Amino acid sequence: MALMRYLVGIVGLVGLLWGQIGADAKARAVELALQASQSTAPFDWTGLLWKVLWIETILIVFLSFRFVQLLVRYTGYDPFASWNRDKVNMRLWLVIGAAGLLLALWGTFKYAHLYLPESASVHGAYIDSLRNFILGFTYPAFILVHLLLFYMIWRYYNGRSTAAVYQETHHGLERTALIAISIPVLIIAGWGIYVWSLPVHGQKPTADQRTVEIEVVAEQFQWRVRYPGADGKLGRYHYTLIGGENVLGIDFTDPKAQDDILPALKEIHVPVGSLVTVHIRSKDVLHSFYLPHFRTHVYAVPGQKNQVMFVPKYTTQEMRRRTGNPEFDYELACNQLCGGAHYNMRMRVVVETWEEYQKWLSTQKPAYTPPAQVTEQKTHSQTL
Ligand SMILES: [Cu+2]
Repeated sequence: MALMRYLVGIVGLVGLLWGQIGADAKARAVELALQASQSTAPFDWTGLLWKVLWIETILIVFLSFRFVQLLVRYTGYDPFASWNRDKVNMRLWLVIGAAGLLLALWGTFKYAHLYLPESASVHGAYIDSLRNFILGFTYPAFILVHLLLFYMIWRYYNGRSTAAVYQETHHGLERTALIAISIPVLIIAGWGIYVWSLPVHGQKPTADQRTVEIEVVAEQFQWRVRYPGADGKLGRYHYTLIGGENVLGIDFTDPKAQDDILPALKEIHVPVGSLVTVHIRSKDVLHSFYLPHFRTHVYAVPGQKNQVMFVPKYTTQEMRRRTGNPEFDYELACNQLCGGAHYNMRMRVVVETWEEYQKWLSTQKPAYTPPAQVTEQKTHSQTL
């Protein structure tokens, strides 16, 4: 029975090793396919060797433990009989715990360059300050609680205190703790309700501010964007109208819908400084409309109308200067694993001046073909 478990363990670990190698090879193949136009990079043998070494190390440690266990069980000889196991455990805890804490602290700074750049939307700055406020509490707490944990392990091993002491309810202490904890929690909750309402419904246009309404519809695996025409209003739609060329189910009997624009391009354009309201829906499964640079995120739910609003602060050009990255682009990502080609649901977001936006919009194709033209096209194709 023990041998069986032993074998299962080995088979499992070998499986893990092969799984890892397989996943690496697959990722590498995808990468190579993407770089097909460029010269092919040589296979990373050193990287693979390191991974094999890692897994072998884990395997050796695991098998050593098992070896000692079996040795004790079948021969009665325990090579570690003289060890004080509690002491070893206490020390291991301190070393591994401290290493973990240091690793976490080091990672915070090591990967700081991967944080999002400054918020590119007006409300995003409030979200960032709320986040920093919460981190200001939780980060020191994270460190303190761990230091306390290590101290307790060391202290109780050394027998400073052997049993817990029963204490009568201490009203004063409890009241103080309650108040001390409620104040930051209330601040975070109140501030949070205000801040999180901003991208949903909490922003009104200022007197001289332009407003733009667009519709973004998710489907496996792309986003379709509809812009209002000259009237600035999006027309009605109904899901039963979806079919053929009418991919969004737009109701063209509605005059407001007849000038709507449906660009074929995989890009979203929005004007800087305007209050942009995005109406979001989904044609199939749950997707998620995520604009990380604008701190904007909402689910695209089938059968439900969602909306989100934001004011873009910087044009793409300005953001390129601010981030010092001439290739910077705002990005729309689907933030919900929605199926096999989920990664495809990535779109460039272009923020430009009002004039550039209008100029771009005027070059885009309207969604609606007037009935007269439809008949004309039909007769034309019939005569051919
Ligand atoms: Cu999706």
